[in-house]
Amino acid sequence: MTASAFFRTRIFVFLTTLSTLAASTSPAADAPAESKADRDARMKWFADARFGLFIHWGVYCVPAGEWQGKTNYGEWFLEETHMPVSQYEKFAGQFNPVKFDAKQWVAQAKAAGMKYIVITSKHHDGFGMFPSEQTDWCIKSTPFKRDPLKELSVACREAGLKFCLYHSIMDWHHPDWGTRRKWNDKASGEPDMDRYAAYMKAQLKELVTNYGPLGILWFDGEWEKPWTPERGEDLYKYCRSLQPDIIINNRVGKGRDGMKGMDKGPSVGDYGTPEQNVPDNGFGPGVYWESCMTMNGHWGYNKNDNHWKSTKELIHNLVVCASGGGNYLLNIGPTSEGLFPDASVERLKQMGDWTKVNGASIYGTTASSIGKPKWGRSTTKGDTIFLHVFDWPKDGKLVVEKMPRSAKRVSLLADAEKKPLAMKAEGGKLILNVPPSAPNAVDTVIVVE
Ligand code: JFZ
Repeated sequence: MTASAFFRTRIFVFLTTLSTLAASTSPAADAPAESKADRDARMKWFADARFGLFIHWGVYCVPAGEWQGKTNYGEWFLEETHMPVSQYEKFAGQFNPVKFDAKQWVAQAKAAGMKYIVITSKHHDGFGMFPSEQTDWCIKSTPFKRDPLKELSVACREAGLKFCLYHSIMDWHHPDWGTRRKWNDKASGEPDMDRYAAYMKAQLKELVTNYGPLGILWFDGEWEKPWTPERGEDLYKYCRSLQPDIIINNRVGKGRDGMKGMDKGPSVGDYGTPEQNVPDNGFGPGVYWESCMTMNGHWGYNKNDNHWKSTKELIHNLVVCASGGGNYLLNIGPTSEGLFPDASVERLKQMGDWTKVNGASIYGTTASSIGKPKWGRSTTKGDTIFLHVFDWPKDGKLVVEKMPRSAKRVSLLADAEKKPLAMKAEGGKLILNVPPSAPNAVDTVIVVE
């Protein structure tokens, strides 16, 4: 190879690397012009928050996952049962969540250590959890004469949590959604996606106007054919025009790599959305992402699903997200009475017991250069490194292999007196003398200053 050919190849590789980097990190070249500093400023609260509550609530919680002997349904009830839309609509008449208490929900999320709430304003069944002027297929057609989104948005504001909305792009109820289902017996004529996009925009305008400012618009259901990159770009720009500092997930566009959730190529959206998995090492600095996950096996309420994750697993997931520079969006599917399931309440409470003591190692932190130690994970903020010890050393010696700087003081985060732990530096390693048994069985956090 000649020298010039060599350099041409190198430049080619360099450019390709750059473009893959851009691809996996968004923003797309076609996003509204915004400097990196402005973008980071807009994303700041999100990156600091690290922990949010997802709520899937809609009329599918009336059948509660059960129909004609089958018990595995959730928010996909309409699609999976092929129930005629006219019959499904009757669930709205039975939706009367009189026990719903927005303040209590928000207080429970806040006590768990969550900093934002993302609730379904509309899922794929098209039903609006708010009184919309665009359609009767919404909370207006229920006996529940209240506005749950209004009550929640007010309660969030009062409690200092960001209020955010999940809004499905795919719509199995609207006659204009391009891939109309055979069991949609309420629709006639040809679907018209331009009309559908206008409908969606009108609803989003209602949402931003009546419940805003919103933290996030969390789109979903973008994968079907009628949704195109152009429509995604247009919707992204429209939402930013309604509220310039709003954050929009990458499911507004067509770039997502399935459940892995990050963009395959340049596409609109501010952050990646891994689903039901926590990426092991994050995606490097400057890449925003959030893993969403169920507490059991369903997003929407399913009365028969008892496959609850343990609190330990949930806390580890939160820590692994934070240690990779991402957020954890943990889901609850409330009942048709308006209550969080008991098992969810219990887990929120237990997570709160941990975050109350150890929150400093989560909020506002980023991935640390220690990477992924054998015994757990680590996060960092300023000059402090937090060691998250999942597996406590049996010999009372915790070895930090890749200590970036010398340590001034080491103590347990749970120890208000910050009693220093004995330590020894040895060729780039830091060896700590720790108590014989783990002070916290789930994750003991050690602070290295
Ligand atoms: C979607 C929704 O369909 C689901 O109901 C829930 O709201 C969840 C948070 O998001 O689930 C998906 C989306 C995409 C894939 C799988 C499930 N996918 O690309 O494989």
